[in-house]
Amino acid sequence: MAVVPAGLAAVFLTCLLAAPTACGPWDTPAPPPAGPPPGASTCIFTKDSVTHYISPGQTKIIVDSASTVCEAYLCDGNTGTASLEFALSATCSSGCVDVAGSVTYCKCLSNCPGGPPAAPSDVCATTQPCSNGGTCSNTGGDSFSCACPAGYEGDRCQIDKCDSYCLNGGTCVHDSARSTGVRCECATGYLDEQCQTPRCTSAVNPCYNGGVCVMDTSSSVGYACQCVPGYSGPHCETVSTCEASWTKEGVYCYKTFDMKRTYDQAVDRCQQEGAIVSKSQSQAENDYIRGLLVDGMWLGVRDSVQEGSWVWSDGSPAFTASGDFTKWKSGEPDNAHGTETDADCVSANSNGKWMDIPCSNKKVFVCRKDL
Ligand SMILES: [Ca+2]
Ligand SMILES: [Ca+2]
Repeated sequence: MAVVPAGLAAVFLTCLLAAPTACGPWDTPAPPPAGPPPGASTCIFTKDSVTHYISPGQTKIIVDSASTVCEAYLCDGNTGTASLEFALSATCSSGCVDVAGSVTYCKCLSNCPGGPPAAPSDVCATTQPCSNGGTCSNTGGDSFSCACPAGYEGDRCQIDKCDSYCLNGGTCVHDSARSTGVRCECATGYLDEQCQTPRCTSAVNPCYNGGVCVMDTSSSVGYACQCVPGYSGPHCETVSTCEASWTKEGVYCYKTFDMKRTYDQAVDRCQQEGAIVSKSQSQAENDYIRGLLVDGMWLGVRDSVQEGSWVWSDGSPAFTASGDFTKWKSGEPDNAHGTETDADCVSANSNGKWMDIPCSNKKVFVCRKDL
């Protein structure tokens, strides 16, 4: 680099102290004058076949078309031919602007008010624009890019992916080993990448044997299985069995009592077993319980509260729907039994047909309870 002469240095100093708009030829990209200003002593020089005029004490900086180096021409007060005072550092060429594609001036940059422009400030160092530990790279001028750590995104790494990644109460954790940069620790009962899948709706039903999965936050696994009759266990994996002396048929356990008792006594006895006097709710069940005993037997149903309103032994209404199973003997129920009246209980005879008879009669019976 050439040495800056004292006269020109004074010009730069003036520029340094003045607002950028006062920097004269540095920041005045006006077309060059066509000829010497009238009445003024003028220096003249020619560069790249263009004639330039400058007043005494002024400097013109242009770019050499071949070298792209900004060159400064100073009129030292003596009219005549201006000579090249010095060539600025090549770094100053970044401050040169082209006007109308023909004449080039050196623009006085705000941060380079009189000499070669200072190197651009490092925006990464001065503003530290990258958040959350992002690595800043200066990409020229005030431009930068941020390389974000795992789980952060956005042009400044300002977005924490964890803020919205995990669903249904899942806990988000930054994890550089994953392509997403984050992973979810799901709340119980939820599955998949973002905990978006309730366990009960996942492809694999956790409940066996037709059990129905229901979400249950009180469970350690977040769900519970509602088993169909005949199955038990946390996942309905266990086939239910009847206790000793009880026999399994379908989804019920049955136990026979071959001593004859009144209906109320039969009810009490079954209650002692945690059971009810057996209902008969299908032809198959009617056949089954009828086959357990020989004599006429009680069925668990009565109309003693209101005549004609039959109630099962578990308290539920009986025969209310048109399709409900019944096996009445012809002429029954008639609220009578021979000469007896007030027949409010039901006996199944040896062929399985039903009759209403007084509850004070004594019959054998079968108790029934769920598996
Ligand atoms: Ca009756
Ligand atoms: Ca009857």
